This record gives sequence, structure tokens and C-alpha cells, in this order.
Amino acid sequence: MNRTLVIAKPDAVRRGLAGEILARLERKGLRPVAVELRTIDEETAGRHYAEHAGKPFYGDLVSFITGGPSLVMVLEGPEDTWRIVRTMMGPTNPADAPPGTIRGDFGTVMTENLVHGSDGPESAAREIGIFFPELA
Ligand code: 3AN
Repeated sequence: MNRTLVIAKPDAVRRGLAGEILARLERKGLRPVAVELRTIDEETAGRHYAEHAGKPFYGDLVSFITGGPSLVMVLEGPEDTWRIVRTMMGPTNPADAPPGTIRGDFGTVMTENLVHGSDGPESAAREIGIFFPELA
């Protein structure tokens, strides 16, 4: 089995879509291993988004993700579970996301794109270690 990190971000929780996001991933066949409603602190956000440090949108990204509760999840599935989740999320910019994807069905702008999913096996291992060290 194979695990990945998914975050239903504060916009999703605020809009009452966190359960919908988890339900879609469950219906697809992925199994929740950890699910926690958590307000992400700045230190954790900084570790999570380290690759974006210094980019023009970095400050907004951190204040957004720390600005309210998120539903942070580890999901388990077959090989390349991270890729199954990314396909169901749709592209980063909801304007490019096709209907049927989470971002395509519920999002309009890149700064509030509802969901995060690890973008590869190394990211999945790194991010699970940040949010759920007991599972690493
Ligand atoms: P994804 O969330 O699809 O993995 P990343 O990791 O490239 O995308 O970006 C993380 C988050 O940073 C995105 N979800 C989005 O909110 C924000 N972001 C990425 N690129 C931009 C950009 N050019 N302008 C504004 N926000 C951005």
C-alpha cells in the first residue's frame, strides 16, 4: 500500500466542502489513515511550503493556509496514490481544471484552490513526516 498527504485548505473548510473532498477520495477507493481538523501554524506552513520560499506569492500562501482550520489527511491506496489524488484535484489553477475534478467543480481562483496533494512519492513521505510524524 501507498500513502499520500491531502489537505482540504481553509477555503474548503469554510465553505463546507471538506467532507465532500474526503468523500470523493473515499468513493474513488482510497482509505483514510489519519484525518485531523487542524489550524496549521506558521512554522509548519514554512516547512510544508519550503520550495516556494522567496516567491512573490509566498507570504499570501502562508497567511492563507494558516488563516483557519484545514482538514489534514493521510490517504492510502495502491501504487502512486499521490497521482490518483492529483488527477482528482485538477490543475493548480481552477480556471484550467476540468469539470469532474475538485478544483474544476468548486474553485475559481488559484489563491483559493481548495486542496493540496503531494506531488510525488518523495513529497508524500516528506509531508506525512511534517504533519503526522508518528506515521513516518
Ligand atoms: P499545487 O497546490 O497544485 O501542488 P504548487 O505546489 O505549485 O501547486 O503551489 C502551491 C500553492 O501555491 C497553490 N495551491 C497555489 O495556492 C499557490 N500558487 C502556486 N503558484 C502560484 C502563483 N503563480 N500565484 C499565486 N499562487 C500560487
